[in-house]
Amino acid sequence: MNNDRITVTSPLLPDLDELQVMLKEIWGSRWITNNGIFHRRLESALAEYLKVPFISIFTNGTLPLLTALQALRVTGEVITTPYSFVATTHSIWWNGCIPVFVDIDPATGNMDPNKIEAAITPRTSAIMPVHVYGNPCNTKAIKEIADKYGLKVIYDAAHAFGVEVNGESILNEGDLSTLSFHATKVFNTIEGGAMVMHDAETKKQIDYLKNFGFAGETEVVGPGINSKIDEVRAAYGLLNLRLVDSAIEARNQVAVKYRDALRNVPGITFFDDLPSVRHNYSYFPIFVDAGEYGMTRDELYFKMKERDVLGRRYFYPLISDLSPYRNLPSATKDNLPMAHKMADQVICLPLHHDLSYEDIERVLTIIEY
Ligand code: T4K
Repeated sequence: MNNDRITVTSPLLPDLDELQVMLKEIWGSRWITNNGIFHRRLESALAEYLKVPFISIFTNGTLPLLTALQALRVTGEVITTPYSFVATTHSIWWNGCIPVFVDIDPATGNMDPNKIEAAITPRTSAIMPVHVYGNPCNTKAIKEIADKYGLKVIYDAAHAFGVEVNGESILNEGDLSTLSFHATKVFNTIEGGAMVMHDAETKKQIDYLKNFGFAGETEVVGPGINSKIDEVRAAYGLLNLRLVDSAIEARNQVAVKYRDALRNVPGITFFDDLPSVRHNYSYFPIFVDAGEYGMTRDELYFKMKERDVLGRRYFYPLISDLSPYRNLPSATKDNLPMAHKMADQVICLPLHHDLSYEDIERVLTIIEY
């Protein structure tokens, strides 16, 4: 990067000449949306890359969350995490359900399975965990609880593009998983997203739902919505998919440099790679212990900002502290001590494929002071 501002992320962009070739093809076909050729090509390319049996692509990462809850007929209460982007909880609310927050495990930032059972009531019908920062949830423990109580599980996997555990895609866990392909994500289609499912019948149902519920020209099989992605963004996605492995590797290299430098800074902690996990290095959160570090998280955050190093406090404030949700019974601070601690200490450092050695040094110099 040559300009002075170092941002938390920077979009992976396809080669313009290659995009131009695809655009000419789209222009020639005059088919620009509604399940066109590029849409279908991107779906098969993604299914193969992500090692998932079925995938349906969407116009952003919020609509598959909304649609997943609809498709599974989720009602009543949905157990979720307060430590996420607000879209996770909004999707529950937009489905007329009540979000029930449970605390997180500080080892990963994900929902703590040990806290789930106490939050289950006769009205609970689903669990919506998040693989935050791409750290895999304890899917085995969550499945055991869901099976015991007959609950659906929808993973918000917005951060987990390409994440694998023991060579298996994390996206195959739960009843459904959703992805975001927003500009700020490891893989982007500018705006975009997807849902991963286990069988062809569910894919058919989801494909209907994302196209107003239409099953053919005149039949509507359900209360659908419009969340289709267009041909231009599908083409852009096909090109970005060719670049994503090298982008992930470049991010890994940045993470390695951050870890090497920060390991011995008192009061700064971070996540190490987990054994048997293929990480995607979508975020590099650090946690600032003010007492040990000698500066609060916000003091460091604003010091970075003054020097044009724009980290982000993902995820502060907690969703449970935002005005639409703060009066819910599960939103109390006492119920969510670990989530509060993490939200109060976190800064996500700049991390993307295009970060130069000088950029990394600039970030580190401020933190190491
Ligand atoms: N679930 C989870 C767990 C999520 O994290 C998200 C989205 C969703 C669901 C919903 O998926 P989508 O419906 O969004 O597909 C960003 C993103 O807008 C959002 O997609 C993302 N999570 C969230 C964590 O972050 P902001 O408001 O922080 O983004 P913004 O515009 O401040 O951008 C951050 C930085 O990225 C900028 O400082 C510079 C860089 N940037 C951004 C854009 C948009 C660029 O360099 N170019 C760009 O075009 O929300």
